[in-house]
Amino acid sequence: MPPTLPLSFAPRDTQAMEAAAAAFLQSLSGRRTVRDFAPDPVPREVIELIIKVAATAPSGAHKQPWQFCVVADPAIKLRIREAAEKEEYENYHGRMSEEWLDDLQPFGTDWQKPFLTTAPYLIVVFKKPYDLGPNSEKQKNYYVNESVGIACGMLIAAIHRAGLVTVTHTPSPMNFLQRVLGRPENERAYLLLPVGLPAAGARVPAIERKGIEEVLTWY
Ligand code: IYR
Repeated sequence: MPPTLPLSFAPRDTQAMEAAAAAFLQSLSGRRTVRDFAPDPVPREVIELIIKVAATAPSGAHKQPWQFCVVADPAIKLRIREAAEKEEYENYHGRMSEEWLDDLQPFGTDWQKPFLTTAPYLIVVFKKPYDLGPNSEKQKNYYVNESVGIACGMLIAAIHRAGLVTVTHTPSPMNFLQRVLGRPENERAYLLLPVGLPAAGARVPAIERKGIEEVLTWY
């Protein structure tokens, strides 16, 4: 048998369970994707804490196939913005279908990405399809997209709970991030999250979430 530890678990009665679930729902219901950031600084300690939250995510065979890069350096943020906008310009001027552009209308997005230089931090999440062993040999990871996706969901929840805002940005293609940040060959950019405070007077799209009856099926 592999080594085990006793589970540390604090049981809750029904009332406490409901109250905790409802409180978490109320908090996360208030989360909105924000594209207009204030340049105001945010303590590094807070960023480290939210990344610690993401790193608690479950992963295939506990391989933890992620790397979180935090960019605070304005010169690097500018390089990322320039590279992302170059790709996005192409996306908005021919690479995206009419249907896709139509679907993006409610969000008012375009190829310009000022948040990449305004937000105090850019968290660039990399996935690792494999690890590199001591002799640079490839050691396979499992369910990499699922694992990193779960970690990102937890990261987004932690950002919100810390009182900060973000937008899930996926410049496409985003292999330039590996180059700009000098990441090793086994890392692939997965998601870019600008993090900070909203700009004064920031507005968000007038959209609604699906109702529970639409997204939940009981059997
Ligand atoms: N990557 C582009 C386009 C874009 C695509 C989807 I799907 C969105 O939900 C939002 C934007 C951009 O960042 O503008």
